[in-house]
Parts: sequence; structure tokens; C-alpha cells
Amino acid sequence: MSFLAAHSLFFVLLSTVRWAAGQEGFCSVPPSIVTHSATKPLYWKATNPTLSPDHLQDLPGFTRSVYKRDHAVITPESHVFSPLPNWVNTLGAYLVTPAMGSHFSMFLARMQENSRSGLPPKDVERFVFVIEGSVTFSNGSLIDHKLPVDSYVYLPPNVEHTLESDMAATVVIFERRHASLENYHPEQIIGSTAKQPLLETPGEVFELRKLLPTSAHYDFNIHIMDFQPGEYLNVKEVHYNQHGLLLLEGQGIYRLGDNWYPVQAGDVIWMAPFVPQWYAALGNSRSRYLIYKDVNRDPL
Ligand code: UGY
Ligand code: MN
Repeated sequence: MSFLAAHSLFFVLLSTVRWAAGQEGFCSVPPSIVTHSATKPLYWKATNPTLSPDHLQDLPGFTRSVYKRDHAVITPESHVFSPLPNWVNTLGAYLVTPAMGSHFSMFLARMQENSRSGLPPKDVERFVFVIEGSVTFSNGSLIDHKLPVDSYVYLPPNVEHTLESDMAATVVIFERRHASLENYHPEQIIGSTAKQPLLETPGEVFELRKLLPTSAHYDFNIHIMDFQPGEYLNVKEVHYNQHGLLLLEGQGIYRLGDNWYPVQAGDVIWMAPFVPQWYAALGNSRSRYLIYKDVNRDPL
């Protein structure tokens, strides 16, 4: 066979294989994975993950969740919701609590029609971030605040307030016993990610926003970190701070200690102090995560 004939035969075979792959679907991507959520509301994937609990209901005993001494990955098919004490018409799933060794709690609250929040315990501060629907925040003053998706409120300890909703809404909440400093009293903060400035991240490529002031009044902050597909943390971090993370958008690989986890929007991660941590964003859309980090206090 001449070189030309062999060459043409190769391309005929190649296109036949491609056609077969397309027809039979082997080595191809199922259409459900290719669909994009560009027309969906912000953070829609966090409550409707690509690999949803529905996709796994026929797979007995399967979960991506893991719970180890120094980290946990808690994926949507293992979130367990039950009525939140002192809340009305609201189901909560506690995902990080001091029983794991953390000094904070992190939970999802699914508010239903005519729902209302309860208060945190005495001396406990609270941070609320809306991921679905909207809630009305009031602190007894004349003005109520409507908090849509992407907005948040920080409540210092012992501040009376309510969150209410007349439709389905989901919020993620962080609470901890405030580590007070004499003469430094934190104030209530209301804001939204979109209004926070981008901050410098020397040596890193991700985009960073902080949702709380960085002053000593606050003993933690909530960071919003954005990675384009292919971007990753340059620092393979090991630090004294602890983290509670909710992946709001995208997918990638999280390294925790010696473990490498595929993660997607809707997954929650607990990182104990000093657990080696690293993230690489993959897929075809931005990864955005929200991450609790204790700051401004001497670890002693
Ligand atoms: O600020 C942080 O510690 C953050 N970069 N950690 C993380 O993304 N795992
Ligand atoms: Mn970190």
C-alpha cells in the first residue's frame, strides 16, 4: 500500500471510530455532564450539585463523605436535616461542630414558608450567608434588610435579631463563642460578596475577597476565593488556623493530608489546624468557595 493510501485509510478509520464513539457513547461524556447552568441563579449548583443525592439513591451505601481526625468532607447525599431548635419551619444540617474538634459550628438552614430563626446561645457570634432564595433580616430597629443570594450578615454575641422568609431559602451559618478582647467590640455587618473589593494575593493566582473587616475586633473572617479552571493554590498550606469550607461553584481536587478528593459545588470541608491543604480547580467553569478562618487571636 502506498503511503497516501495508508494515510487515507488511517483517517477513514479514525472518523469511523469517532462516529462509533459518538453513537455508542463509549469514551464520551454523558449529555447530563455537558449541560451548563449559565441561566440558573447564582450558587444554584450549591443546592443542586452535578452529582446529586438523587443520582446516588440506587447505589447502596455509596457516599463520597469521609470523616478523619484532622479533616472531613461532607457531601450532599449525607447531609441530614432535622428541625433546628428554636427556629420555626426550618430544617438544619450541622456539618461541622466542636464534636469534631473545631471551635465553631457550621450548618445549613433550609428555611421554608413562613420560617423564622432562633437565637444563638449566650456569647456566641453568628455569620449568615444566603445561598438560595432570600431572607429578611431584622434586629428590632425600624429598618428590615432583605438579604438575597450572595449577601450576608454578621451578628456580634448577644444581639437580638431574626431572619424570616416566606418562601424556600437556604443559608449557611457559622457560629462560635466570641474570643473577646478588652476594648474591641465587634459590630453588626451587612454586605454582599459582589460589593467587596478584590484583595492582593502575593504569590497566588486566585481572587480573594474578605467579608468581614480585618481589624482585631473580629476573631474570624470569611473569605471568598475564586479559581479559574486549571488554577490552584501555590502554597501547600499548613497553618494553625482551622477552616469550614462550602464549595459554592465549580469542581476540582482538594488535597487534605495524604488524601486527594474530587469535590463539587455543594460539598463541605472541615480542616483542623495544621492539616496539609491544597486545591486545584478543574471542570469548565469557575470554582468559588466560602471559607471560615479564625484570625487575630494568639493561639495560646
Ligand atoms: O487563607 C487560607 O488559609 C486559605 N487560602 N486556605 C485554603 O484555601 N485552604
Ligand atoms: Mn488555609
